Amino acid sequence: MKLCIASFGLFLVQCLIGAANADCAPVSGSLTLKTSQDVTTVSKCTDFTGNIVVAADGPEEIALDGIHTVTGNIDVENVAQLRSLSSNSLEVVQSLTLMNLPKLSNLSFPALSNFSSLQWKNLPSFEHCAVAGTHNGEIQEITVTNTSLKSMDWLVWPVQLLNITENASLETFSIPYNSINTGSSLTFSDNAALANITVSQLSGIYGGLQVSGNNALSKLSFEAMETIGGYVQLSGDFKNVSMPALNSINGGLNVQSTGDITALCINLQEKASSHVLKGHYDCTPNVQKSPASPTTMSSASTAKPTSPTITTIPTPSPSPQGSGLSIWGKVGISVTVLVIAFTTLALTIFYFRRRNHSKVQEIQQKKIDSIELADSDAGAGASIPKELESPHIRLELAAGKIAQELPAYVPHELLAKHGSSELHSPTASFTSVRSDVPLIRHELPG
Ligand SMILES: *[C@@H]1O[C@H](CO)[C@@H](O)[C@H](O)[C@H]1NC(C)=O
Ligand SMILES: *[C@@H]1O[C@H](CO)[C@@H](O)[C@H](O)[C@H]1NC(C)=O
Ligand SMILES: *[C@@H]1O[C@H](CO)[C@@H](O)[C@H](O)[C@H]1NC(C)=O
Ligand SMILES: *[C@@H]1O[C@H](CO)[C@@H](O)[C@H](O)[C@H]1NC(C)=O
Ligand SMILES: *[C@@H]1O[C@H](CO)[C@@H](O)[C@H](O)[C@H]1NC(C)=O
Ligand SMILES: *[C@@H]1O[C@H](CO)[C@@H](O)[C@H](O)[C@H]1NC(C)=O
Ligand SMILES: CC(=O)N[C@H]1CO[C@H](CO)[C@@H](O)[C@@H]1O
Repeated sequence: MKLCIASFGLFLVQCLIGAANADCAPVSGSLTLKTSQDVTTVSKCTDFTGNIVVAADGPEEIALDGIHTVTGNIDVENVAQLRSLSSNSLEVVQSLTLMNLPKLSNLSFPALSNFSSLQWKNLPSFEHCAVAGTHNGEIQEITVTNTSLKSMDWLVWPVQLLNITENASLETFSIPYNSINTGSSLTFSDNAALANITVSQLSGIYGGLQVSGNNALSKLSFEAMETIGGYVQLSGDFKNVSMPALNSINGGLNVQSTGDITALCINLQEKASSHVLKGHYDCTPNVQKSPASPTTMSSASTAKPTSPTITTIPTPSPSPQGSGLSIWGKVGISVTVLVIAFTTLALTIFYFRRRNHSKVQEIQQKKIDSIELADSDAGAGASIPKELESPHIRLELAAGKIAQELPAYVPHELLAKHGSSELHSPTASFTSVRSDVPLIRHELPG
């Protein structure tokens, strides 16, 4: 260091290189790249111990050629000018996070084969990507949201959590794999152009598969799928979903479509009634589109259930996971809700009658004799004195009107739950009980 301070020229260069070597394991645990020079310097490290982040005003291009291992994460967020990020040598990194990079279009990591997570979000210019096609061990998470990626052929498997959401340019995706393992979960949602997800190799799903809101996706052919040991939720505008080999459901299967998938529902029903298929499933064709939130399962279940074409085919055996109650459980809940609703209604009517009655008594104390007629007989209203028109009495009538709405509202809600086919409908029923009861209580004047 003394030499460093005392000398210039060549010595200074050597000193910088020395400093660069020291930077291969920054004390703070993290190195921030601000300039191209920082990039060149860090690239001299074969192994970097720590995390690498990029400053918001960082360079347009970052080529980390030379680094083989980053023990921590590479985290690039909100870098306005960054266009290209690459490394021809990087093999190992914990996670590679790319977020809010409006200009990033080129990502190239052809040697990267050991990582646990990729989280890429809000990369509107990001169309092409190269990541090594092989991987040692299971990847924990890959999330790709709001990018312009056209293809994900580079994706390496297996992945525990895969989440492909809001990528308007993605047209096809293939799951090159015969099993989705326990603890794994794959999500494909709101990819506007995604017209083809190839699932034909899947024979067993022991984790989760969720496909929703991909408006161009009209067909899913689970040619080889025999077993669902986890949870499969499919919703969208499907015209043909086929599962010809399915014979066992230990978790849950929920399929609903705004299109006509009656053929699937009937096929499942036939297999269930001939005991070829065991387990719990819900299948709903021709769900009406709900513009409010078409992708959520709960909104689909509250979508107007009055359509006569909805077919609910729950199998009578209870679900082992408690994922959904059996049909009898649902009936039980429905009956409970009915009883609660009518009890509440009766109490409400009783309450208002009592209350009106006591009000009448109060008014009678003020020596107005004809008011009781008004309470029991609307026809007598003509002869009612002014006092009836006081705001106080009108408030009473308004409250009574709410009580009248109850019979129309509650059974309607019940029909929605009863007639729908939704994995979470028992929960939804409880929710509706909870939200109904406070509503009624709220109307009761304290
Ligand atoms: C992407 O970056 C790599 C490495 O820097 C380069 O070889 C390639 O030509 C770039 N591709 C595009 C489309 O810019
Ligand atoms: C997609 O990313 C861009 C760029 O960050 C952002 O402006 C836009 O709001 C994002 N879109 C969504 C739907 O999140
Ligand atoms: C991946 O990299 C980590 C960190 O260097 C290492 O401990 C692990 O053994 C590597 N895994 C494989 C399968 O090479
Ligand atoms: C998938 O990613 C989107 C956007 O980042 C997020 O909103 C959603 O919760 C994620 N879904 C799962 C199942 O992780
Ligand atoms: C979907 O993709 C697979 C594999 O790329 C292909 O074989 C199949 O023909 C495609 N289907 C449609 C309907 O485009
Ligand atoms: C649905 O797709 C399956 C498998 O691709 C096919 O065998 C069947 O004929 C299709 N059904 C209809 C109604 O298009
Ligand atoms: C960058 C890009 O195209 N983002 C789109 C990803 O997909 C969602 C929905 O499909 C769009 O809203 C984004 O604009």
